[in-house]
Amino acid sequence: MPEDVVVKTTCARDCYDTCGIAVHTRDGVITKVLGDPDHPVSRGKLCGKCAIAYNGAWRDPELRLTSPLRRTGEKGSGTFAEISWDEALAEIATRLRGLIDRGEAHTIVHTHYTGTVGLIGIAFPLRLFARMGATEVDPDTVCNKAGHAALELTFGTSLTGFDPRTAKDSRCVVIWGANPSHSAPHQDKVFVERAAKAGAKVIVVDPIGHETAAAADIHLKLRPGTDAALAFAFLNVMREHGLVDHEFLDAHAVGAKALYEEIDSMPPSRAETLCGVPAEMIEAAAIAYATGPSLLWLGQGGQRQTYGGNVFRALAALVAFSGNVGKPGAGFLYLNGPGGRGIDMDTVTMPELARGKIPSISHMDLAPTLENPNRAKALVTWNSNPAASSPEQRRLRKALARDDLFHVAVDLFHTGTTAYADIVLPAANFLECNDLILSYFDLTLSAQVKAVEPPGLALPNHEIFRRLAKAMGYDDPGLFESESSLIERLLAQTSYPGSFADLAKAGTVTMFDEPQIQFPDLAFPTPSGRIELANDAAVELGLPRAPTAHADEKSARGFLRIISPSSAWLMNSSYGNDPVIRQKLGSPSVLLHPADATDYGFADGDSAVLVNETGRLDVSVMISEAAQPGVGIVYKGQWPTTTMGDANVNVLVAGRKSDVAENTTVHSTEVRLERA
Ligand SMILES: Nc1nc2c(c(=O)[nH]1)N[C@H]1C(S)=C(S)[C@@H](COP(=O)(O)OP(=O)(O)OC[C@H]3O[C@@H](n4cnc5c(=O)[nH]c(N)nc54)[C@H](O)[C@@H]3O)O[C@H]1N2
Ligand SMILES: Nc1nc2c(c(=O)[nH]1)N[C@H]1C(S)=C(S)[C@@H](COP(=O)(O)OP(=O)(O)OC[C@H]3O[C@@H](n4cnc5c(=O)[nH]c(N)nc54)[C@H](O)[C@@H]3O)O[C@H]1N2
Ligand code: SF4
Ligand SMILES: [Mo]
Repeated sequence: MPEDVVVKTTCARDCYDTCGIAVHTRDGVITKVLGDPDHPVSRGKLCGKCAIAYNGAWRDPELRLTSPLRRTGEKGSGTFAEISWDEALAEIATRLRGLIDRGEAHTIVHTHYTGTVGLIGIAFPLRLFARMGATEVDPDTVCNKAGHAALELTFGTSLTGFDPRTAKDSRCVVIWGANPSHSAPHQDKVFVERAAKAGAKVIVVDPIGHETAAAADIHLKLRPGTDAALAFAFLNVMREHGLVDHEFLDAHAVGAKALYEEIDSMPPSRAETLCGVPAEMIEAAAIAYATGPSLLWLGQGGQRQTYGGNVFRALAALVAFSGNVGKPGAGFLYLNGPGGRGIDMDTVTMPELARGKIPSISHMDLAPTLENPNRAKALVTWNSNPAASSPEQRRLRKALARDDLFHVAVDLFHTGTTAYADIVLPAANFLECNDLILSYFDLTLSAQVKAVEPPGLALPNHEIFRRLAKAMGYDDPGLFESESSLIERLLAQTSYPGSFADLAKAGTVTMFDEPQIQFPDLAFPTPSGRIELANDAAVELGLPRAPTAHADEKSARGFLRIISPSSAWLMNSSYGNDPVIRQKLGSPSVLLHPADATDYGFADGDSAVLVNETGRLDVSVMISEAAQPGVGIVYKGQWPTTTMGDANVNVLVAGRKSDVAENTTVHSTEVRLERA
């Protein structure tokens, strides 16, 4: 029997864990995809969803796209005929060139995000779109942009987080608006475990009782959208108990005084009424956090809200008032960006290829933009599946059906989005090409290593857009750089001394031997060099000068606030086509608190309808203590085309924008709960 060849690589999904993978191949065919035992976080295991999908849909030649396709039936019907790359690229080039030559480049709209997160796969194609002058749908507006904007206003950057290894020196870890048990299943063990072992108290602030919350020392199960009021109650407790670090605040922050009136107005007793959390629990949590040293993990949930920017500015104040940064065991983390490891993403995207400012719109405006033939004449969707993941699903899918919208979709699979495309291009997945991967949690560097050839005619993202650049007649050398050249140039920006081949042998390396201290010299990249708790820059963005203790109102009787967070079995909408995962997911459901079930007269398994002015979704009821009265949970990502009513939860989500950065307000969605 020939032996399997084992190739070490790295999971290229949009996930905090960045697991090491061991791909077993025989005669150029994958026999199994397992975890790499040498990886410091995943230690030989993949999460359940990837273990299934990478050995299921991702290896199923029947499900993968293997040839360029031209649409033969109606838009949305999913009927296509195979064509050659030359035919496909010539047709696309002619259509896009025509628009560019008529001065209408901005009517070419493109969506992209994190199908693959390899630095080249995710960003190299942006070079061609910049050169064309196409309109980018700003990807972060559907995910985390309000949080980025608020942290930039306050700290000057949102991309310098704590080094998770510093948890060994922490006395308290607060996980605010994240669900690691689903979104970071290994860090949920390794990072949280490391902290707890070192004696830290774990505090979770989240409207739902997920597994991480259930295992925490304190779970503040607040009402959604009331985080700023809760944060101000924390500050109130700090003042009452003499826990404000005045020395730190005076030396390293500006604008603190602008918060005092709001702080004094928010004793824990008032926050109890607004947030639905017992005052004693608020007090205990605030004292533990302020005493520190403490880590604050800022998840994405708190900012996908109407006042999400305000929430994040209020949370930033916790760091400043308690002085929890700049020392071992202290800090906050939203995302750790590439810069901290030396990498400049402009090297990959080459914005200098653009002939002017790159036009950009929010995902919140995608449906109205695509509806308008003057604003959108062509659409390229790549590395993303907006028909499943973007808001205003009903409107969006109607707009995607426009006959006069020339649509090119690049994916691994037929999806809800490719179904509307005129031309579909088959992409290679991350097991089929080389790249570099940076965790956005740990300060590591990982190799994405080609284990097998792509199926059929599929090509990596970067090769597809190199070929399209050529077909369009461009000659800028930057549009044709090879991935090996780019990988070497990116590696040279880091302190890693080896070559890509060395990195490939190791899989993942940690960039610093010792845990890094976040902002060690307490110099913040703001105009003042300090943490800016109140500033005119905020006013310029349409926010108040300082954050306020805002709390959203509780939903009225008859209405439910719907939270649609990460499912344990899906990666955004990815894996929604895997047969095993579909079986696990079953029909779409809403998790209702037992009190609501009794109140509205629903039993487990009953059919129900969620309705608002944006849309309606058929669901079955699951009664669960994880929910809270007035708040239902519908996990994101199930495929519209495989569920009842041809829709998923995004059919209920309006394109309403947050208070800053035109971000999604997905968790502010309200519906009426009705009988089917
Ligand atoms: N209701 C609700 N909606 C949400 C969210 C929520 O919390 N609630 N979360 C939002 C968030 S956080 C995000 S980031 C967005 C994500 O939204 P999207 O970025 O649209 O993510 P996916 O739906 O996973 O789509 C990624 C697609 O890329 C494809 N793909 C994978 N690898 C490759 C590759 O190498 N090349 C190409 N060309 N394609 C590839 C996959 O097959 C998949 O179809 O969804 C948002 N939508
Ligand atoms: N399994 C799995 N893992 C994923 C993904 C996935 O789809 N599936 N998606 C990936 C992506 S793109 C991203 S961006 C990350 C996101 O990872 P996380 O930052 O963990 O975000 P979510 O998983 O969406 O969980 C958000 C949490 O915020 C809570 N929340 C909602 N509203 C509020 C509020 O008003 N206040 C507070 N305090 N909390 C609130 C929700 O109840 C939920 O528990 O996960 C990544 N990992
Ligand atoms: S999605 Fe996350 S947890 Fe799952 S294998 Fe990939 S990196 Fe690991
Ligand atoms: Mo995301």
